[in-house]
Amino acid sequence: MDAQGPYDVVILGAGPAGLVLGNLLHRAGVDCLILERETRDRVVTRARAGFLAPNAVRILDRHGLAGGLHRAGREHSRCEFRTDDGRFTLDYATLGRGEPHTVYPQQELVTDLLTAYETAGGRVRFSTGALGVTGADSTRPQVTARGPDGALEHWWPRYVAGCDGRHGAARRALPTGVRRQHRDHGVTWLAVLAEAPPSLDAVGYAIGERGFAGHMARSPRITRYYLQCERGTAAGDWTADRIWAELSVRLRADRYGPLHEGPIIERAVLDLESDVLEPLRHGSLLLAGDAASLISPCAAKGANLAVLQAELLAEALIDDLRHGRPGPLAAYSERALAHVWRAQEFTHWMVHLLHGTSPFDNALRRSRLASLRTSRGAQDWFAENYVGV
Ligand code: RFL
Repeated sequence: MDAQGPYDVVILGAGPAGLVLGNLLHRAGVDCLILERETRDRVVTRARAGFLAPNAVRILDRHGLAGGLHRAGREHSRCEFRTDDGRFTLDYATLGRGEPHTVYPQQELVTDLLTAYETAGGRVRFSTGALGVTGADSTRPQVTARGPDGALEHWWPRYVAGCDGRHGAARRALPTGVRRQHRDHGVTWLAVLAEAPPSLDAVGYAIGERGFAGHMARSPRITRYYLQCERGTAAGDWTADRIWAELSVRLRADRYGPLHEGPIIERAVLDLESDVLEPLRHGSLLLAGDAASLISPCAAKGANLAVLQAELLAEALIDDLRHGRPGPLAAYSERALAHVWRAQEFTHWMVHLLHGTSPFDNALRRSRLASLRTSRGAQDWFAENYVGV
């Protein structure tokens, strides 16, 4: 077992937020330790996001963490809307700020970040789930965790960085009275990964009376699909045949060409929700990534926000711990929340573009789509927000 400190920073969670933070702190000579509840195998194979915004790529580049994504990631710059009024495509790299996404599966990014961290001598304990954080209002907070052998472990760092997602221990440790701004969008998706090549060379958004269907490339042989479904649906009720039949109808395969089908390798039900915790600092406990704010995956912002917040937090902690400048850490919450709310605002707009729950909503949606199809101003606004965090 590692010596139990005192570490400058204990980071909860080895997702994109925790690993970017760990890399930056470790390089700057800040003594840190990452505690991760899952096994290493689970962490490096968990498929989630795939679309990296140009700003996230620039951040990773700035710190020499983008080698893998430049080698294996692919530029992506088209999205196609399929509606009852026909289809149209936006080449968003020619609109707005003129920037594309990079498609690079999150598990590959996590693998790269973990390799870079460990190669540089960074410490991470897998199968070690934090149970609680106490004393956040002091300068020696305590993290209690259950280690791989089931024994309780305690850590007393100077700061705790809660990067352990929406169900982690950091959120549970927040004092009562913290503002949690929450929105249940009332929409449920079946998220599916198919071992099949992408069916179109664009992100596909199919909008219609049967509900939304989405298509997003992940790699030349893996594609993510989404199907809006009834709240309370069980993933197991969706057989592969039922999924492909429903996707074909909603994506209007009869008009625009058949889908490339293959085995369904993962299916999960997601209720679309958003929330933001304010502030993101509670004494010695700081939040970043999904632990700080949850965002529905409609506009692919979550992993990008996690990278951005991790850089902001790393710089602030380095200033505080290495240079004795506490100002940036005091400003961290406000700076990070400005980005969070901007991403939430656009994502909220996307939720309403893709789903309608009443005839009035549907009429608004149709009008929004018409603007997007015909107005260069609307297209530029869309492109800027779509690739931006
Ligand atoms: P993560 O990735 O959830 O990592 C948190 C880590 O903390 C660990 N953990 C604990 N460790 C110790 N003690 C505890 N008590 C712990 N509890 C949890 C977990 O095991 C995990 O390793 O959070 P992070 O780093 O904040 O990163 C956030 C992103 O993962 C998330 O926002 C994105 O995946 C969201 N998202 C997408 N984001 C994008 O930017 N682009 C996309 O294309 C995109 N597609 C998606 C998505 C999320 C999806 N799901 C599953 C909700 C597609 C889907 C289907």
